[in-house]
Amino acid sequence: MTTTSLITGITGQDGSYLTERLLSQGHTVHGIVRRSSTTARGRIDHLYHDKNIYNQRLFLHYADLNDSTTIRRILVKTQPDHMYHLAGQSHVGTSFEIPETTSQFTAMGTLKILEILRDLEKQPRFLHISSSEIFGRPEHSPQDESTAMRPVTPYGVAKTFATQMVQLYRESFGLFACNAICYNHESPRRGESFVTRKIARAVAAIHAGHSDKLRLGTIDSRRDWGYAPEYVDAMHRMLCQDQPDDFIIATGRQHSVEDFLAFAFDSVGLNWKDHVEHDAKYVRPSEVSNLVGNPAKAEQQLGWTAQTQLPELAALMVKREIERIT
Ligand code: GDR
Repeated sequence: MTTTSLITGITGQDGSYLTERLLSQGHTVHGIVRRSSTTARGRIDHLYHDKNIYNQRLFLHYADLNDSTTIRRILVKTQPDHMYHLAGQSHVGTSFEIPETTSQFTAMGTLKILEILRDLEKQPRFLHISSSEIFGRPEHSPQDESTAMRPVTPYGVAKTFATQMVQLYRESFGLFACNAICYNHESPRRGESFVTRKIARAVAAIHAGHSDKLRLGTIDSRRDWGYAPEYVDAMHRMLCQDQPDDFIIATGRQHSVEDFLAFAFDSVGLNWKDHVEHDAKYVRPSEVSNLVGNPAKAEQQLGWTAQTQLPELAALMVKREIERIT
């Protein structure tokens, strides 16, 4: 059965992979794009300029997450079967500098959508992209769907609010609403300020002789890193279940930033220790610790497992950056 989906954050890393995936399976996709003088559409430009796709099976609508009236109008007009809510202020470090904006988009933005859905006659199945940041400094590892939320960053607090609201609207108002509790997921389309893409770009620049140093904050931080195109597949599977539910989407393996550095530099025969310098500017006032997900439920119920391992992911991201340079 083909479906019509509405995606907030369609121009982001996950939004672009999800759109490609849905279109390749014959589905119709509507995306919400924030209006600005320079609309950033880079990751879906190839689809936007394809006459057989744009305005045929892919449609873009302009709205801000705060603009409830416009979001409601888009929902009424497009009548989606599925809605993927991926938009928000997604940089954890930045959330310490702009906590109000982060809460406005990530927390209130989600609640506003839930309120609109509650009133609709035809309610789409709804997926909210939640985050491992909700667990903060968890009591146990790996974390699963029943682990207590103990966020330690403004971003984590905002995501916790949104995640719990999704659960509340599911339980109290019967919405088909799910949380994809995603651990870090990366790709060559990752934003440039996230650590894996920053490292991959630096390795390519150093390899090409354009630069020699890379400045980073805390490199003993540990994360559970997967490959983004695989994560959007899990999101789609979640909305195709009989019942709405929350799922941990993770690899189940933990590595440090230092491990990623070694994999990335090794892939072009360089030693990271010759090039990396510490810069206190990138150290956060507070960090999550010991995050690693237990993806057993996703494996059993969605038939989903992460495939790409970190050494492979680091190498493919570096390779893509070298291609971009040349
Ligand atoms: P994260 O990803 O905060 O886990 O959130 P990020 O790549 O920003 O940081 C990972 C770790 O690297 C350390 N670090 C640096 N980080 C950045 N960005 N820049 C640096 O120079 C640097 N040096 C060291 C950080 O301190 C941190 O420990 C991501 C986002 O995608 C969220 O939206 C998502 O919810 C979570 O993953 C799961």
